[in-house]
Amino acid sequence: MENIIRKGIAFNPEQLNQFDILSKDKGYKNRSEAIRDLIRKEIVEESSTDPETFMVGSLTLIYDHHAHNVQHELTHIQHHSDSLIRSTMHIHIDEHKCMEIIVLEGKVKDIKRLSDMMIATKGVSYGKLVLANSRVQ
Ligand code: NI
Repeated sequence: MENIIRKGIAFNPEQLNQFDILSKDKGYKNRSEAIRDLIRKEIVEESSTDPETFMVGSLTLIYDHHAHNVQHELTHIQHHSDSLIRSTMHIHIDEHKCMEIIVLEGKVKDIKRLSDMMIATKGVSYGKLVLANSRVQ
């Protein structure tokens, strides 16, 4: 690995034991990688609280395409999204239910505003936004 600094960190033995069990269950090969992932997660979570930070995100929506005007409403919102939308995937789950995965990129405040609008659209039964920061190493 390039550009790695080794540091000693003090742990409570019981906590460290619990952490090792948890990270092994999650499939980590070593403790360092598990700790690095925790740090990345914290940095991403922190940056997502800053409305001006540029991030990428995926919004998952589930809706019944027969319900109200939902499909029309969602399409309308997406056409007025100020180029925040990078890609959209539509999956016909069954005769009624549709799943849409919308990939967004832009300022946190704009991604959240657009996502909230789509999640709040009448007929959407589930909506969740996951933000990621591609700049976190
Ligand atoms: Ni569909």
